[in-house]
Amino acid sequence: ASVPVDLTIRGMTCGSCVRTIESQLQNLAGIKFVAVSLEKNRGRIIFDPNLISVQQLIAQISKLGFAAEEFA
Ligand code: 9UX
Repeated sequence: ASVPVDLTIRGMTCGSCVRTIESQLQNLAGIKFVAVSLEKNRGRIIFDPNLISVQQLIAQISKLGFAAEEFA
């Protein structure tokens, strides 16, 4: 089963930032869908929580140089 999460992502300033985050996340096990909006500072990810957690998603984005947190 897959579930969605919405993240606030800070530090993106151009379209290449968006593509970096989308392409890197897509390569991880358990990721079904990724869409990142530069204008909204937002990312929506659909993932299998048996394979990856929200905290792991946030850690991966952090490794790319962007701060992320769950959007509430
Ligand atoms: Mo654009 Mo983003 O030159 O890390 S790629 S700012």
